[in-house]
Amino acid sequence: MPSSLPDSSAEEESNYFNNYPPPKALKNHEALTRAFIERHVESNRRVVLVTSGGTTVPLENQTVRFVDNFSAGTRGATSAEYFLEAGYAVIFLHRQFSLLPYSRHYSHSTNCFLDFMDERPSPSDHGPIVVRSEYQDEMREVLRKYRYAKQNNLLLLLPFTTVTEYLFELRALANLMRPLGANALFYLAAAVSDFFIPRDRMAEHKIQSSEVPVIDGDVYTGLHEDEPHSGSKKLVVDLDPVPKFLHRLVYGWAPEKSMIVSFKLETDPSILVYKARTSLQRYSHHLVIGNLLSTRKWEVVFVTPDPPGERWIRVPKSKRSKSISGVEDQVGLAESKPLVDSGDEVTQLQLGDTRAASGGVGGAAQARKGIEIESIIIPELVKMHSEMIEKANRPRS
Ligand code: 9Z3
Repeated sequence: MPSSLPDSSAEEESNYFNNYPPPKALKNHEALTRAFIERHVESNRRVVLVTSGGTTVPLENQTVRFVDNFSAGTRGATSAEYFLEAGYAVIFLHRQFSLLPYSRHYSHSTNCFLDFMDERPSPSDHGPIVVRSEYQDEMREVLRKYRYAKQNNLLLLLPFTTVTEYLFELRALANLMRPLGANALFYLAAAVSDFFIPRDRMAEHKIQSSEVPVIDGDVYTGLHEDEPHSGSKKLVVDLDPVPKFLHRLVYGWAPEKSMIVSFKLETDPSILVYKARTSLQRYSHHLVIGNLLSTRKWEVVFVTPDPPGERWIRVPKSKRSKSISGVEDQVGLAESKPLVDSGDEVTQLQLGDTRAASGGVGGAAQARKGIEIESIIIPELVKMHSEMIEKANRPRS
């Protein structure tokens, strides 16, 4: 690993960040994070920064419209629960209104909390609202875990919306995590936009359709000035690549000896492993977890610098939830040496020693629903992180 970065990368960083005002919430988030980290440094607890959900790309400075992506934040919210279960404190940097640890079991339209409730009959017509009997056990377990995390200050929820807000937050949080040293873990599961409109080319006001007289040429956004207006009713959006800051995180922002895990998402099985490996080589961090959009709830690949370098983690067929949308036929397609998805034997990790076998969060109900792949991913990561911490603490001979 090089010990420092080329000047161009620091220059790119200042060019980007100097162009934007910091997010309004940043100061408050920094204060909360500082206190959170101080507390956990004192007790020598490991802290993971989990990033989660999509990022928006505004089309106007006073934003009415934006480009978004599919991520609901399931991976991040679920992983955060398993990290808490493994004894970590969690900073949960998430897209506002995406899924949250614990409440994810009862939120959004698929799991509307109202469906879990009932009204107890009463002569007064004002009977108490209760949790339906069939959900009592599951909800008690989730509630207890949620309250434990809250009461012990183990979970810090920090929201962002745009890609720029995300990057400001990531930089600030990573710097604040420095006192944690090897006890810090970065788990970058957010689906960060690759494209955006730089501020100096963004329309200030709501983009108008051409029925409204154009006053100052702001009908198009992101368009380079030398490109001609078509005069049609089309909206032409011209996006630039978002600067890649993973190398800044690895060599500048993050604590020395911390562990950094990024995700790589693809839709084409034939390039997933290649792209994950390329990302690992480019940024020299510790692990890239590759996943396909269509199979991400059943399989991921761990790509590491050391042999074997490519390790697949799969939920056995018999333990896959029936309610998950995805394309089961595509399981196995991205593996460099293809396999037949014939059932339980494809799981290359022992499930027995993880909480997954007993159902993880949600216990019996979770077992009924199938195993969450994060219940296999997180214990594996914890093992890798433990090895790194042990190595970092080993006296030099
Ligand atoms: C992931 O690959 C996540 O696993 C998902 C989770 C976004 C697929 P859901 O929210 O989905 O549970 O529905 N995250 C990272 C994707 C990403 O943007 N990676 C960048 C890239 O591929 C690198 S940081 O270039």
